[in-house]
Amino acid sequence: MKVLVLGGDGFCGWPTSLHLSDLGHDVTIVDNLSRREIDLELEVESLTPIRPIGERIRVWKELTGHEMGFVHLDLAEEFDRFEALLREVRPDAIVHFGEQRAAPYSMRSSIAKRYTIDNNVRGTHNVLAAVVSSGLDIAIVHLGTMGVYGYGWSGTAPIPEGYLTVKVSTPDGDLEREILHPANPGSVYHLSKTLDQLLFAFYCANDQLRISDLHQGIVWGTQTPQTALDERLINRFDYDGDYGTVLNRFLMQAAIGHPLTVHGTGGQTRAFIHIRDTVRCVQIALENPPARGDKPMVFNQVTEVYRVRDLAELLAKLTGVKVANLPNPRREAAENDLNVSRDGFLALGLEPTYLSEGLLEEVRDVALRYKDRADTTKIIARTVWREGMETSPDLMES
Ligand code: NAD
Ligand code: USQ
Repeated sequence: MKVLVLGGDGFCGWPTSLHLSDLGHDVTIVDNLSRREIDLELEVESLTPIRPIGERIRVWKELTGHEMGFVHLDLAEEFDRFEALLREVRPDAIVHFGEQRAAPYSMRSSIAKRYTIDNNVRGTHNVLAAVVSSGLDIAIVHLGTMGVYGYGWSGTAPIPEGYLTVKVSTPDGDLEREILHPANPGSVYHLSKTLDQLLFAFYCANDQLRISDLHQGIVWGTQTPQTALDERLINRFDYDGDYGTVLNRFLMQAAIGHPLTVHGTGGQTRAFIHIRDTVRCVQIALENPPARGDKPMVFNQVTEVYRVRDLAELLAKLTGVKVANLPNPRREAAENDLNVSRDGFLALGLEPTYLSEGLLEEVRDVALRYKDRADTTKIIARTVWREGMETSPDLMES
């Protein structure tokens, strides 16, 4: 299969590109390298030393013989070039990872809020409009987020995979309707993903595009069998207050002896998935596309659910590092339960990777190997959801 991987230089996109290439698919990465530029803006780097994209692709070919293409292109700004690329490559499928994906970054300033909406919504819309105008039948797999549902909206009932059946009372009796699960985003980033959902519903209904939207939980881990082949293929590892996600941050903090940065009581319950399962889920979605005329096919791309404080306590017990309860810089429920339906991928053969001591150790080993690259002044999350909210001072001398 010919596959374009949009955002294929990123944390999820790079290992997915290698996984698909390893399976024999003809992969072309499309990326504007904006994530690397944001590192420069934030004055922080991936904990792991990621190589330039050209070197990554060259090394992959040297080691495996598999060729991958790379096109430096901005999805939000370069519609004509993207449409021309579709006509030239004629892909069977597109995997769309190419968005600004950090909730804290999206709340930094009005500039970052506008950038996140402009980049994500325009980029996604350009992809859809270009597929239509190319006249090609290209299946689209998009990486969405569990955060579109929000936390606590449907009480303890399991969050369904995308759609909810509701009863509407009318003078002629009750009508049953299937609707998109109400959106309840917790940040401008999550808001951009809820807008993406509406674009997908429209383009499926109007143009019969074939779209799968993967509502992914928080990804943890860093290496896949392919990225672990050679240090020059290593995946990125974000640990800073804006881009680092909670479990990887805790693993990095435990590795360097930094107190674990629990926001508030740590009563937030979230959905998780290991990066190895991310790449398999994308493969499964590519192999099982919806038919023309179907509504967007939604999968909850989640394998486990954990409360933040339970993760912190587990790591504290394993490593002896202290837990710090910090003022929460976000506006979010202090405590929530989470029950998520995740039957779709299981029915299609996903064998979940569960959090185990072995895997936690593997990530901690990666963090330990590169701990001298860490800038400890970047660990505390300083972006606040509303002006005046409190954050913590640094907890460790650099
Ligand atoms: P990332 O920032 O590491 O990668 C995104 C890539 O997209 C980067 O390489 C960036 O340069 C590129 N990009 C961004 N805007 C672009 C544009 N306009 N044109 C071309 N390229 C562009 O993020 P990630 O962690 O790999 O996440 C990938 C996708 O998965 C995102 O859409 C994100 O919302 C989703 N997701 C991620 C997680 C997670 O925990 N990392 C969880 C759930 C969903
Ligand atoms: N948290 C802490 N301490 C930290 C970091 C985070 O307690 O040091 C808490 C946060 O306050 C939040 C929870 O952990 O309650 C999750 O935060 P996160 O940064 O790990 O995840 P989030 O901001 O939701 O975003 C990440 C990815 C995003 C993806 C989302 C999936 O960056 O791209 O869409 O996970 S989900 O959470 O399911 O919406």
